[in-house]
Amino acid sequence: MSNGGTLGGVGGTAGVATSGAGNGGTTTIAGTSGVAGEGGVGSGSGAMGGEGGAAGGLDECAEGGAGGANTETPYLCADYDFVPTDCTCYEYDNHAYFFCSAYRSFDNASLFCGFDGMKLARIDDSQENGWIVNTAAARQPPVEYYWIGGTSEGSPNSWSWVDGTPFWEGAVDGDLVCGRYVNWRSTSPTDATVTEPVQDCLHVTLDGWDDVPCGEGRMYVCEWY
Ligand SMILES: [Ca+2]
Repeated sequence: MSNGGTLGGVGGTAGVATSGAGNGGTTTIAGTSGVAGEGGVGSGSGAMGGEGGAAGGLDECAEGGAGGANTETPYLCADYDFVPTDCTCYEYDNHAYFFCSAYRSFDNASLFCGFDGMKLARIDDSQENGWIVNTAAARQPPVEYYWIGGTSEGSPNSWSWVDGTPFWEGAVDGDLVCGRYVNWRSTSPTDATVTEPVQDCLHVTLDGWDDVPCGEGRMYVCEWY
């Protein structure tokens, strides 16, 4: 493993979760920006999304196009020896999702996804969004809302996926980050600087995405990525 490779690994982990999803040349770039990325995520002060773009914008956009950084052998439902009793495993685009019926806060749902090597789902395009909505709607009992892995917790009006990938900057009249996919309802997201209680977590509904308080209980969708 060369120095470049090692640095690249550090950058990928701390910064933008970029690991091999881009093309081969990305390794050097990731290594170079590793330090900057480390600061962004490590801060926990919420600068992860928008501010990170200044240092690692190119990396983030390059990585985002591939839609996920997990390059290990894809996990299919058959790869899971154990599925929590409140969850059902489904496959889409050659990897597994758990749709889980226990009502949990956003943070607890995220934790439970992690127990199975998953994260709250990251929706990268309209096809995936449609599949998730349709799958949720077909479950019994039918439920309107599921957590997915978008949050602006700690970084008001800067929205990122739980893997650290930013996708939206601003309130309802905000902007895409790196051209990533969103499916906000017409009135979402609310402006975190004026809305109380703060609505920092993302749930998917039949008519689009909505931001709601993270402590509310929701069913949730985990995804392997
Ligand atoms: Ca996804």
